Amino acid sequence: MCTTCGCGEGETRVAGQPLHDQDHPGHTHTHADGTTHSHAPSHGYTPGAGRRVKLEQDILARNNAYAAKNRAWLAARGIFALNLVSSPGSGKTTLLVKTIEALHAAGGELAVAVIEGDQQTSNDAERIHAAGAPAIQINTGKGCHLDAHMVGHALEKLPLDGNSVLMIENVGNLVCPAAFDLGEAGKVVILSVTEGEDKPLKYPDMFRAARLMLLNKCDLLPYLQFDTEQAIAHARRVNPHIEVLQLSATSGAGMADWLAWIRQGVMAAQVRD
Ligand SMILES: Nc1nc2c(ncn2[C@@H]2O[C@H](COP(=O)(O)OP(=O)(O)OP(=O)(O)O)[C@@H](O)[C@H]2O)c(=O)[nH]1
Ligand SMILES: [Mg+2]
Ligand SMILES: [Zn+2]
Ligand SMILES: [Zn+2]
Repeated sequence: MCTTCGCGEGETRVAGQPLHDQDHPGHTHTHADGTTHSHAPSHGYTPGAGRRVKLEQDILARNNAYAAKNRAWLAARGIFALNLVSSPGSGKTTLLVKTIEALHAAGGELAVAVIEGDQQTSNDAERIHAAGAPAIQINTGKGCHLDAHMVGHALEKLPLDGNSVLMIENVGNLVCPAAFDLGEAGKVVILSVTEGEDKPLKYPDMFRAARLMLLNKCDLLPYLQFDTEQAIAHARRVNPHIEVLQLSATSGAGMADWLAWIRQGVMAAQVRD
């Protein structure tokens, strides 16, 4: 259940398989790492306001516990994980495909794997496979965001090299994914220039939660009335520390800076022996 819009989590699938708890909420099960946990029933009644606040706190606390587990698992392997968030269609998958292709062209020294999140279809995971990287699709059904529990199960299925990069493409939604830590090193918010420079002010939680803002589709700037400086100022008003890169996934402009940013993160995350 989403704490923000109240949608259900009931139809989640990881790589086409139903998530174990969806049909029988309340049961206890064991994860691949041997830990056991139970899922409290989350459907079938409408709580009052006080109850709802408590329920939201419980959902986020449970999510944070899974996120901490994912973060420790990733850190032990030196995997630099990014959580890509945006409104639908900002260019997340296009950017991932171009990133994978560029890393392969650079000699493939940096392995990349992808977790794809959408409500329905495995289109995006297929696009990633076609680009030559391993990918697991999570379908959230009615759910509007990925959570750390789903991502933990996707990690069990994904072939991941040590000292590599993991990209998690979240469900296209500028609201709910802001609240859910997946265990990533950082959230990257992608704002395409066709969306308007006011989005950081309208959806401040997301821009506050992000470490980096990518301004995408810059190739379209000559045809639009988009004030780049104002968009950056708006993002910095809600998050003075946010880093900003401008690029075009389709033309390739700015990609070198994005790749350098990723490599820097991978270096920082590396496990040295
Ligand atoms: N002109 C231009 N179009 C782009 C760019 N990046 C992506 N697009 C186009 O934007 C559309 C959406 O791209 P996707 O990569 O599917 O976007 P997404 O964010 O993954 O979409 P969802 O997963 O549905 O949220 C496609 O038609 C892309 O070709 C860009 O840099 N410039
Ligand atoms: Mg996509
Ligand atoms: Zn929601
Ligand atoms: Zn589980």
